[in-house]
Amino acid sequence: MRWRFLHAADLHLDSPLRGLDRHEGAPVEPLRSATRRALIALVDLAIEREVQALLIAGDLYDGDWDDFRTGLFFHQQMNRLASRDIRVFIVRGNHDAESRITRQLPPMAHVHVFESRRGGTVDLPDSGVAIHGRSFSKPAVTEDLLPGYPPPVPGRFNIGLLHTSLTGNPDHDPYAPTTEARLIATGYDYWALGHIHQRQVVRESSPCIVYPGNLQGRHARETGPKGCELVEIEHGRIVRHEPVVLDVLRWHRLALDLGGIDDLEALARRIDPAFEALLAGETGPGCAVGVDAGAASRLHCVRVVLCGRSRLHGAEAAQPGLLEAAVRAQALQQAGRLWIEQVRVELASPLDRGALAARDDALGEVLREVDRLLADPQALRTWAEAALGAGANLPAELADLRPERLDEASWRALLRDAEAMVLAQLGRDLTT
Ligand SMILES: [Mn+2]
Repeated sequence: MRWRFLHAADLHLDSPLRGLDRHEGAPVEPLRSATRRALIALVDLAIEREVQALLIAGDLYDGDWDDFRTGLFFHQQMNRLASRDIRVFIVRGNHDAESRITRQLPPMAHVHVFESRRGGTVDLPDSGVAIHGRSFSKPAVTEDLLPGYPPPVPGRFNIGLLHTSLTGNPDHDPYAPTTEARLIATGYDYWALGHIHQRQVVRESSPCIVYPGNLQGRHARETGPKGCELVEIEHGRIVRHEPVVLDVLRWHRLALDLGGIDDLEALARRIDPAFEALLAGETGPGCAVGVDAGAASRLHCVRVVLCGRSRLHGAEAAQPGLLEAAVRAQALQQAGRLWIEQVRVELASPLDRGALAARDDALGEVLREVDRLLADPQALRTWAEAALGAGANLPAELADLRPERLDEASWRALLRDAEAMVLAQLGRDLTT
């Protein structure tokens, strides 16, 4: 007998995407509605593939609902599954722990939310499947939840739902930490994990342990395809499991080396094919893609990093904002399929700085002074305070830029920017 299920996690429904709307030309509505549209795509997929169950391994919600609309939207989507006899199994994670979600709606008959006090089991004898899970009671669960999980039901395909960081993932807080060895020791057949937003097959079989990643990337650091796992069981064994891409909006980091690119025309010729490749789905290695239904309509949000040694370094110093505008201008040609979230300029001057610093003129003197300040943090601070005035009276929204609040790295970055401007002006006629 065939039994299919979808394993999703970390939907962060109605996640607020803070701060994005202040970016130039941000597609505010597509950004705001992304997590909802990804959930619609997930339900569409469940219906299309005629799965028997949808599993959600925590962080369905991003936090307490602002109002009841978030919960009602979820109910609306789950009711589409009820009419197809698709059951839903949920554990709560750190973001939607019991203590965090204060608003409630009546339970739905076909949606099972595992409790937090102890591990629970839903046995489906007709399907030959048993599903186990345990929710987070509070956001910071620092103990291993596994000891509270029931033993596997004999003769069933046993699935465990757990929101966990496992152990030793430095990018994530240690929530409900446990180890692969302990997951194996439970004797379950499939571990449906959540919490890590990047898809990861922790173990291929006996048991199969999977993080599907989040359903929809939420900011520029959550790059690449996002979706859920489609798993198919036959006679108590996994015959197939694969990622299905469901994101409606995709984040990218595009690093462009501008070595040898010396003017805006060459820059455009460098950018265009990179954008084309990105839109064609060639997002680089490490992007596991199974099935992708929404490729044609997807909006791509890109953080562009310009690096390498280029004469454009001087042009940018002379006219700050030039390169960002140039990148945005090229993106506009992609007819709304591509939005530039940010342009980071990390270019280096093509000039031979060492030779320039040795010169017996004003330019050489400036560079030597920069070197002296870079080598001596105290001297740098004294100089900066003298130049800018300590405690400059900035408005509240710029408080972070007050000289006394800037750290050493910020001072160095400012000094390098200043040097770039001087080089752009004084070094205009110099060649490499
Ligand atoms: Mn989480």
